[in-house]
Amino acid sequence: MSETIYSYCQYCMCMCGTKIVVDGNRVVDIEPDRENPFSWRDFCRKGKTAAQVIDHPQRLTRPMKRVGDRYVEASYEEAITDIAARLQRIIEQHGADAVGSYSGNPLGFNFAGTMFWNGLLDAIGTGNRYWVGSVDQNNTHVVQEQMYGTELMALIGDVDDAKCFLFIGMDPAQSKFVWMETVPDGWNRVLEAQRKGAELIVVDPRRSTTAERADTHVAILPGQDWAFLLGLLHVIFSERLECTDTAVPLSGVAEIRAMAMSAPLDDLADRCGVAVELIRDVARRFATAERGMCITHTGVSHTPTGTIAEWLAAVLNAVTNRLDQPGGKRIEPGYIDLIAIWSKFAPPGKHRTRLRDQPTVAGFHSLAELADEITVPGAGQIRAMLIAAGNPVTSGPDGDALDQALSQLDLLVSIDFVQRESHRHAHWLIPGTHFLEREGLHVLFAGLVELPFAQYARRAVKPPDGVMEEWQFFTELALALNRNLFGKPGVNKIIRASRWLARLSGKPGWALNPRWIERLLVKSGKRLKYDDILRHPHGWLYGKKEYGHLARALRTPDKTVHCAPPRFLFALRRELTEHRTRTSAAFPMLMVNRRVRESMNSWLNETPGLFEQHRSNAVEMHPDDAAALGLESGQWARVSSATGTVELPVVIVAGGRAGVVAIPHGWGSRIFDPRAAGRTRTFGVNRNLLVDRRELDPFSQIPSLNATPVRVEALAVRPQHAAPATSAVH
Ligand SMILES: Nc1nc2c(c(=O)[nH]1)N[C@H]1C(S)=C(S)[C@@H](COP(=O)(O)OP(=O)(O)OC[C@H]3O[C@@H](n4cnc5c(=O)[nH]c(N)nc54)[C@H](O)[C@@H]3O)O[C@H]1N2
Ligand SMILES: Nc1nc2c(c(=O)[nH]1)N[C@H]1C(S)=C(S)[C@@H](COP(=O)(O)OP(=O)(O)OC[C@H]3O[C@@H](n4cnc5c(=O)[nH]c(N)nc54)[C@H](O)[C@@H]3O)O[C@H]1N2
Ligand code: SF4
Ligand SMILES: [Mo]
Repeated sequence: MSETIYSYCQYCMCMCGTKIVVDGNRVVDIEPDRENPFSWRDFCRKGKTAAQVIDHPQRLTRPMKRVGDRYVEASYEEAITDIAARLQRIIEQHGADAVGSYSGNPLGFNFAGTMFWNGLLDAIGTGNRYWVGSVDQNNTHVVQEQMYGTELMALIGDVDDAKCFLFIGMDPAQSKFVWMETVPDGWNRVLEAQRKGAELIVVDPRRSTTAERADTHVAILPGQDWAFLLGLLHVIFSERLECTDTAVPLSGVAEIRAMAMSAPLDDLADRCGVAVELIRDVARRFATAERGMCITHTGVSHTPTGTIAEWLAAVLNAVTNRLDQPGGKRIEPGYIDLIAIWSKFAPPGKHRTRLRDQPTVAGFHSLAELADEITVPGAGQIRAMLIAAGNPVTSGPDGDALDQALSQLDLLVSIDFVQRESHRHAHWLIPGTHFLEREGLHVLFAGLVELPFAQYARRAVKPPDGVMEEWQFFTELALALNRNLFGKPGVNKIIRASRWLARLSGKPGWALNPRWIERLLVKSGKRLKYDDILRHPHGWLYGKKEYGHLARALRTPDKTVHCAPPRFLFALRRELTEHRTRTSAAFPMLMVNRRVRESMNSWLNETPGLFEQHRSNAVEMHPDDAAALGLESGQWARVSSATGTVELPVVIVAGGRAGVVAIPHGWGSRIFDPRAAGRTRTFGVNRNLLVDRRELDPFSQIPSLNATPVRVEALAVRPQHAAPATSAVH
């Protein structure tokens, strides 16, 4: 008998409301839930085909233990006992920091998983925590901390009322309107606003799908957004276009004004490769628009100056009075005090990395440092790694170096539903669960969504027999280690006592579980009742859009937005005095990234029906560059950097900047079949092998996944080893 379940897709921050038809323990159909009052219109093929991942042919359904070159199935009991014993030995001999960890993007969508992961790491007591933010949005955390006094001040675009959109390094036509914010159906609403007269200005080195719809496309030199933004500020301050009576109190404006005015506009124009007149024009249009917003995304964050550029974009919004104004950027207070809770979950970490002496950002270290922390001998060297819902070898820089490093570990445990590139040296493969198999309330997203909205995610099907949810595995491991979960004395006793009570009473909910924490957090917010949220299966719009919360939310001591943090001013001054050219005779072009609608970082490429691989995993080139090399679309090219080489087909795309090539990330990750040793499937090549892990934005510690200097050469014939159009099976 079939049943209909209402929930939402948890692949990306769009969180599209879904209507899931289930028969027995099988998902029969997934459709957008049109009764969801907030978030279903972005629904895409990834959400539609989500159940195919549950039935993945290489899905792990039991823990698998490495024995020589093979894997054998094992019970959870054996896995947990063995992993705990090995971790214990490593901790006793080398200290807690010898256990490293990496958590990937999907763990962030799993509130219970995230909570208990941190609980396990606190139990172990390691400071060697690495996460995906260091190849994603760390620059925003640094800027928010410096300007607003908290690492989490998620400012959300108020798209319907905007009259001018300045989009820098983002492609919502493919990736949707998501990053540290969720604006449902955001891209279509931008287009709707444009139809009603709003201007869309897109800054992107390549002709993205978003740029195609722009009123003005600024094909900037990759990595130089800071110079463009400083140029805009130069014009705005010179022509007195700034607002002197902003809704949110500002400080440091005089300093940034002086800095912007002192930078010659023609020099800035030269640095970013944008004509002085175009900078002037954009500055005037943005500053004089009745309402507007500037938004920056990964195209900016993944460059060596990503933090400086993010800061200047935030200053641009601040001095043109776009903060907390209709059509600008506002905060959504949500139903919990996200800022207070964030500072509890991710307290300013005191831990520093052993080799480069780097602090944490938002509580975690940079993935770029991980390989060396594993391979370089000495006290504090990482000897064991736990990887949860992540594929850092493919998603991070210089994957070959990390792959080598992972092969040297005494213990590597992955928690994932398949074995991918990053897990190939794993001693233990622990099955992960799919979001369709879990339930819960993601309280931390309460302040990242555009409107006051809450939805409890419902389980559609049960995980394969016996497979533990991530939080359960993390709890069991802490118990087996005999170390208190969350590092809090007495917690393990409470867990055991609650389980005993649950058994005695026949009420499984009495055993400690994530719902306890969700309830407590909702209660702490004093705005909603947990049970009322449960009573809204399609999701609950519990209030209206409001303005006026930002000034109160500021955590700076003087309650102003700091426009000129000294660290940033210093770095900007240095940037202005140095003339760094990223290209050279050996590597004369710059590589940037792109995404496509059907992808999800490195892990949905193999879902049948999602991908037309040949076109997607290609190098996009400007017609002039292709002509100079005698290349035509469909021919093969070799792309090299100082770090690596990849070979892939060419696609010629007009309209972008000459000298720039674009290759999507997330390809080239093998899928292994631990039940059939040696059998792997490959999809395309990994362009991140070209990225140097040593060149980091000094503030965010994000590597230069964009603006990577490369050389392109034509290949006379398609390489022998090249993957066929769909996939390669070895
Ligand atoms: N060049 C370049 N590189 C980039 C980017 C870029 O724009 N350019 N983008 C960066 C960004 S923004 C991100 S977020 C990162 C992503 O980096 P990562 O998060 O490290 O990698 P993903 O590709 O998302 O891999 C996620 C893994 O989690 C597994 N998984 C999925 N769902 C679940 C689950 O529910 N439970 C468990 N246990 N496992 C699960 C998948 O099978 C997969 O192996 O990549 C970054 N890398
Ligand atoms: N379909 C799909 N959707 C996704 C994802 C996915 O993998 N697939 N990932 C999700 C995740 S984890 C994230 S973080 C978001 C990311 O969301 P976005 O940041 O919007 O991601 P992209 O589509 O990669 O857009 C980045 C743009 O920056 C441009 N760019 C590159 N270098 C520069 C530069 O130096 N300056 C400027 N101005 N632009 C530059 C690129 O050409 C590209 O068009 O998307 C989310 N949505
Ligand atoms: S992957 Fe697609 S369906 Fe799922 S939340 Fe994102 S946009 Fe919505
Ligand atoms: Mo991301």
